[in-house]
Amino acid sequence: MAAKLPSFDELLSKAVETFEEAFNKKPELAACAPGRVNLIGEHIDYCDGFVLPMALPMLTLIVGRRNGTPDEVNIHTLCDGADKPDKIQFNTDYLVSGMPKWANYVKGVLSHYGFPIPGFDAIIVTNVPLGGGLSSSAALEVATLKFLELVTTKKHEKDSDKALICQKAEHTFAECPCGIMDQFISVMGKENHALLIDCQSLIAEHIPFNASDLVVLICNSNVKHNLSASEYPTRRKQCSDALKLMGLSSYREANSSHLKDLEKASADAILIKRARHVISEIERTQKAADALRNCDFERVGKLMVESHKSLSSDFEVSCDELDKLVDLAMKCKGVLGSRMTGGGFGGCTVSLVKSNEIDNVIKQIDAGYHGATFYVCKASDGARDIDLDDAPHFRELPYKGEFFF
Ligand code: GAF
Repeated sequence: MAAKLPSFDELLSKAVETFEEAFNKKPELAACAPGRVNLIGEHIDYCDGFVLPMALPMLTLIVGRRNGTPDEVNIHTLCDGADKPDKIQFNTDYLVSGMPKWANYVKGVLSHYGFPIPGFDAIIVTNVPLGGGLSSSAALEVATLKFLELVTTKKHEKDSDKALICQKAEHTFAECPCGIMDQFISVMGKENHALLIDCQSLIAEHIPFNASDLVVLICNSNVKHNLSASEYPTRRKQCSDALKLMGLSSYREANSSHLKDLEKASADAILIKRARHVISEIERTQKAADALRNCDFERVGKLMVESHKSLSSDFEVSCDELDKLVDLAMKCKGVLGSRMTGGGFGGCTVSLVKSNEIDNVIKQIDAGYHGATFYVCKASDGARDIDLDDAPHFRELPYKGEFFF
């Protein structure tokens, strides 16, 4: 199935229109933040590793205005593609998690923002596929943070602080012990660049990623196995248990001889496999970043395939559907590499594909896997303000073509 998502202009118009209907006023403030796809470096952001994601052209967008109250917040969202908005009202001096679940990401960011927040009204819209492993949660958190910068006129200067606030929101209000990758790339994404994030130092480097003859193909398996929520914390614990057994304080000190020691000590086979994935994936990601710097895309592709094997057999976060999508992709002419991306147990694969073969590749995968959705993307910008008064600027912000089928 070829995905047809609303364009930026459609999204913004819908948000403005819905705001005017709901609040009988024009919105004055607007901000947006993107989803992401991770090229390589999976399940190692919480192990002091390196990750190499890029921001997507799919965005979550918030429009609104201060409402003159000291603390009352009214938010409506059309996030589920519903015709009628889902609505919440709460006060900034009483922020607790609950239902609906989407509101927890927003409340969490408000709670950890660190500056006084006056009352406001807002509409949230998105074209990031929800629950598809493309980081719709981080897009919502980071869009909220960008919107709060406008509402409060106070901002945190460092990008890493912004990402950390959003991560804390997810830990405390959504009870997901995620790493830092998704929030970081949503804040810092840059058009035509991937972002190498050192998750130990939180130093990041934009690496040019703009070959005219290559595209990034995302295939959404459209399955999400229930395991994902419970297995994520389990993987984190297994990684930290293995680290302790190796007598180390960080995976950055670990190498293959530490693995051998684990084997010699007859450690639990599962812990050995988890450690092997983390240690090898940290190395692969650094090699992939080097290859990207040298525009050696064939090499990047090979490392992506190795990453998938390791995630499937050692880290055990893939599933039949993702393995099948990767196998199908790797059989197609013009595919340099393919792997699962994100947390796993469903969601998406990411493939590097020669532009001139993209139609055939989509056709072949579609023929072999029933019910996938395809997105063809280039690396895009991170979170930003939207100037609602500046009409030409408003029109210049669309997805820059080559985006969806
Ligand atoms: C999810 C998490 F939110 C990230 O922090 C990361 O761990 C990823 O899974 C796996 O690489 O997206």
